[in-house]
Amino acid sequence: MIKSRICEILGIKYPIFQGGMAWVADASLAAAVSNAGGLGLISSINAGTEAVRNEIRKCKELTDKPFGVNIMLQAPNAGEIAQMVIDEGVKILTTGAGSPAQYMEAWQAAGIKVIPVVASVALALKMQSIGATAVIAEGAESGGHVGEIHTMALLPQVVDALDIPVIGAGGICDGRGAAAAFILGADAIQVGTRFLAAEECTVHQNYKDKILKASDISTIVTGKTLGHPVRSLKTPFSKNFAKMEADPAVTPEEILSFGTGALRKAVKEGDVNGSYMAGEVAGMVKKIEPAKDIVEDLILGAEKILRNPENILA
Ligand code: TUI
Repeated sequence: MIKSRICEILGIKYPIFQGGMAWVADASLAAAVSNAGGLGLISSINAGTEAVRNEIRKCKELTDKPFGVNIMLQAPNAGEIAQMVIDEGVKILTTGAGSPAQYMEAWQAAGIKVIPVVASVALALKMQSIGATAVIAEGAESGGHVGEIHTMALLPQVVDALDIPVIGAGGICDGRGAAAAFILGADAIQVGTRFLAAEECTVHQNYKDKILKASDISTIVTGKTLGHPVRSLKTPFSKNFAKMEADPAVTPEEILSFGTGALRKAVKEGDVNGSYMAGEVAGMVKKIEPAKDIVEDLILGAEKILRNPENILA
């Protein structure tokens, strides 16, 4: 068994989080991951605050294991969601795309464990100083909104700077990647892209098909000119987005309006003009399988490698 402080702190069996993927991470996926012994997460990016509340209630019916909610701090309803999770008795939160400082006092008073995603050492230190239970160091290999530094460099630097547990994320897709993260000092791993291919993941079949067809060079980062870089699959949509960004005649407002709603369109409708957010490891995802098999392949696969260094040493 991989030893991890995070399993004791959160009451989970395996040190693996499922990424709180916007529009994707619902009760079906979160409960499946939690039932498998990991930490399932529900995304706060859905069809409004009440839809997220419903997913939380559904998840409680589907599992008696711990699960959490991911709060995307740049969302217009972030404040409303911040209160709703307290009202619903959620006990674990991860946050992304900003600093959760303004909500920390209320969440801590409610006994909530807060685990922010960080993309730099400076933000990781700030999160530790305001009472975060742990941080998720997410490298730029990830899908969706990304920082600048990649996991191989970010994770050990965050581990060295902090006393609280660090979860490694970005570019982890199998036992090898998981073992590498533990070697770099992670207390746990977070995985997003591979769970897109979980049986219990409710994304449109077109989304799953695109992930299964992806190769190593299938993703692109757009949105840098807007100040929020996003990694997604190369599609006519993302290539047009990149072209608009490179064209001085196109305004940021026009680009923003082109992108609005694109993730929902991909996840819910499988629309060719949607945004198929995915990490660089999409090319490693080769089959649809139960979330339990994914959890066990990652953790037991890592254990096998870490237990037998003779596999690597001459
Ligand atoms: O948040 C994510 N990934 C996401 S959010 C998302 S929703 C979306 N929808 C449409 C367009 C764009 C996004 C899809 N994927 N990951 C966590 C994450 N947080 N990655 C990077 C960061 C981050 C970056 C800078 C966290 C904090 C930060 O600091 C800024 C500050 O305030 O200091």
